[in-house]
Amino acid sequence: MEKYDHEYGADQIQVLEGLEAVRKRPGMYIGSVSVRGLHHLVYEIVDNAVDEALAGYCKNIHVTIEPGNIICVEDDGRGIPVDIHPKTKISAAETVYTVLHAGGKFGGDSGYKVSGGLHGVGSSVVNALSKWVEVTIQRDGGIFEMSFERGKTVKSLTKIGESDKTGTKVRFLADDTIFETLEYEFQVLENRFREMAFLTKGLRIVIEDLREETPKKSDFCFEGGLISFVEYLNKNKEKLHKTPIYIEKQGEVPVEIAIQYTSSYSENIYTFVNNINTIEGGTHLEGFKRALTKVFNDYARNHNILKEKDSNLQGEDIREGITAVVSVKVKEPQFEGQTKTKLGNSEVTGVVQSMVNEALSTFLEENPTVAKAILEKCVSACRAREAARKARELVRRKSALETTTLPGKLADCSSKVAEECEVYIVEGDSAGGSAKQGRDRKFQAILPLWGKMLNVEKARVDKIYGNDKLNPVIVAVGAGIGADFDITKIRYGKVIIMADADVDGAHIRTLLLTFFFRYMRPLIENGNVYLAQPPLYKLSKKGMKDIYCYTDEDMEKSLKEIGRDGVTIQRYKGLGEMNPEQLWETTMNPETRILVKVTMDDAIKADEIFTILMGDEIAPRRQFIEENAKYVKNLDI
Ligand code: 28F
Repeated sequence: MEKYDHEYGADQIQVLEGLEAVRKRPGMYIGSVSVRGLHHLVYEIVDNAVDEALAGYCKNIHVTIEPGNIICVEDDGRGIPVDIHPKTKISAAETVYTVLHAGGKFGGDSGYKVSGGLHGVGSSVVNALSKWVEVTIQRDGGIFEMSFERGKTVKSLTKIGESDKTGTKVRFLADDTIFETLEYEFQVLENRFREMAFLTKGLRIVIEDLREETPKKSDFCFEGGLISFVEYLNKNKEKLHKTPIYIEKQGEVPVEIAIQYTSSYSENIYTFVNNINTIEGGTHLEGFKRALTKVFNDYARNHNILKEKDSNLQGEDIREGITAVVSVKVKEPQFEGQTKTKLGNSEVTGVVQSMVNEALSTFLEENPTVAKAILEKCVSACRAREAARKARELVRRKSALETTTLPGKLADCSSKVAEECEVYIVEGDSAGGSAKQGRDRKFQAILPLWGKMLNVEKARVDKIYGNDKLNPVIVAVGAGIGADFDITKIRYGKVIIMADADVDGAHIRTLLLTFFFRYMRPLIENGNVYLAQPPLYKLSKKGMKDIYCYTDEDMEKSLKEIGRDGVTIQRYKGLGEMNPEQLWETTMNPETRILVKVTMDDAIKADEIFTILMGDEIAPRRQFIEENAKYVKNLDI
């Protein structure tokens, strides 16, 4: 890239100091410098193009991952303005790329910026954290170009040709001295852009990956918007009504909602504010839930589905099997919560509530068959909840009679400080025995499970309380389940699933993860769930300490180092083959073990996987297993 001498005015020096701050503390602006933060750079640039689409001027966005992890984003909007700012004497485009929060300063009152990544910091931050950035703008009859290195202008905006088209193209290479990795994950970006395309009806987003010999490409454009989104979420589920219910209202706070009920028992409501996934919910979700509860209860009363003597249906009854997407646009969103993904603006509750009240009750009156199908399901959910309450009380009463409330099979630890305690959920009695003997009893508890585990995907909450496999897990974790789950009550900081590295082990692991995902989701979100990684092989050689290998590659590497002569290779078929000392050394000793934290970057993906793996439909399950055969055994949601 050509370098240019550049004279900085007083303002410009200020500017550079601003971007230096971003380079010094990148985490403050993009969350982290891990692969997650890296992806944020792409979102920031694409968000700008989406804003142009929301303003009504851009129809197509093209994202390319080029070889060498260069990102190229192109849109067909109006092009970033190129006129010179009278005060700074710098083009608007260059200002956007070199002044921190320039977008906000320009657009604050005009309300230009509507979408925006989690941190909403924009182009200048991407510029500061990139080795280089190249921007090409077509506008006002010309083609203009500018470029930067590590946030510093190396070429101010220059006209390089004529054009009658309009649009903006940005290419950049993230700075490898800042990010831990530059390897973008196609699937992560693809998911995000699919979501954005759903949220912006009619916008086309194409993503291409040219890094490998066989390029990948996805092309998203949904004329149905949120309706298409809900249909996509429900694609492997049995629907209670054919088309999603759709409600939309423009105004001070635009609201768009799509709802479709399925025969499943889970509740899947995804909420967005300015295209940002509000994982922790907030006031918009609150308004939606309140309206839903009221409208269905009113309808049930008016149509004599609930008799006078019956008590009201509760919110959770009405949300069983629901899939919904709620999308609102808020001018000045306040984000709260642990991960700043909870909408705080209190005025939004009422807006969403009253519009859902009105639109949904009209819909139900006009579509009595749909109303009836949904309410039948709500009523049976209500009965199941009553049965579950009785089951729970039975469990409580029973345990009140016994001296200890904890399950008999649980070998508890002596410490009572939850943060330092761990519980290993172990498959099989023999492995459980070794684990009990091998553990450090101060902080490690062992809960052995055996026999066939309940598939929660096909059971309701009343079956779960009474279940002899799951109940010990619930009582041991100590925080309840479902709507009653209270993360502050957990008895262990780490809940570790320890199962064999074979098909049966994978099965039990998936069943337990499904259970945690459906009934103790905060436990996963909070990072308390782990998978133990028992070794696959032991290499022994005379005069040498045994080497444990956790993967095939691991073993190949070790064999290269120590040579193959005189080495005995033992393949572990199950945890039960290890004696207590070996189990401690390889799988339980915090100093030497490998634990995989179960993370949930993408609840939509996780729901899809569990529906496929554990649900009723067989065809998608077969397809999933064929496509992901090598991943299934190490399923990480
Ligand atoms: C590949 C990434 O960044 N596209 C963009 C525009 C269009 C305008 C704009 C952007 C308003 C005044 C600050 C054009 N004409 N794609 C993009 N397209 N920014 S970013 O305006 C920027 C703010 O200066 C634009 C009229 N109004 C706005």
